[in-house]
Amino acid sequence: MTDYSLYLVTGRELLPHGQDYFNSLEQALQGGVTVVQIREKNTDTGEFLDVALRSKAICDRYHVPLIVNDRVDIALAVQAAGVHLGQTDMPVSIARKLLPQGTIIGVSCNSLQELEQAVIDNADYVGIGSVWSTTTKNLTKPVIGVRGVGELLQSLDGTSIKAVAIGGIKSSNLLRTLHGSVSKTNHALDGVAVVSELMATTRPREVASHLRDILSAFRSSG
Ligand code: TZP
Ligand code: MG
Repeated sequence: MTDYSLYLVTGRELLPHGQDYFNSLEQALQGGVTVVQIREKNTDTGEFLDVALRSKAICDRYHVPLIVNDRVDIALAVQAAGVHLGQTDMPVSIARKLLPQGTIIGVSCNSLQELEQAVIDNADYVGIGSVWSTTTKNLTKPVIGVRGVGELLQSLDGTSIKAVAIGGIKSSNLLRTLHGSVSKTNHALDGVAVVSELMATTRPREVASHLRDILSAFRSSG
């Protein structure tokens, strides 16, 4: 069973000047990141493959699954644990046919309709966002807000699909994000995904560990 609690989505362009990506990744893992998605938006295939291979080797040492954003071919090439698909990427059903059995498939969702489709497609998890506003991604769809996330989570009642929220999640709003997004039927997030909070820092280990502490506090309070 995959632990989605603290889901790091990489963003090498956000690293502070002089900060090494692989060192940041390793520190974030030491701090308690439970799943890593490698996300490369402006990288050619050769470099993406190289970064993915090296990231996979690091994640393997921490027994943390590596998920590849967008690219089923790169997920296959590096024997990644999974792939993360956006609404305009390869359909889940086709990715499922291409990837080995048991590969994790996640989908980005912003609306009830997208969520219902992800359930029909038998995705393993959904990334719901953006929950807050963010400058990390050029948002083309409305910001959902925590109450909106709660309403969307309710539609997953009775399904086994996992859900993480993404977008603007920081140490400073994590507890509010977790509490505020619990649905009326008590459906809570399985985890939270962060980019800049763990990438745009010289202390990813400490930040990850702090985020884990907040997640634990939330879980022991409910
Ligand atoms: N998808 C929705 S928002 C987002 C992605 C990839 C970016 C989130 O980045 P940050 O820095 O955690 O706000
Ligand atoms: Mg995509």
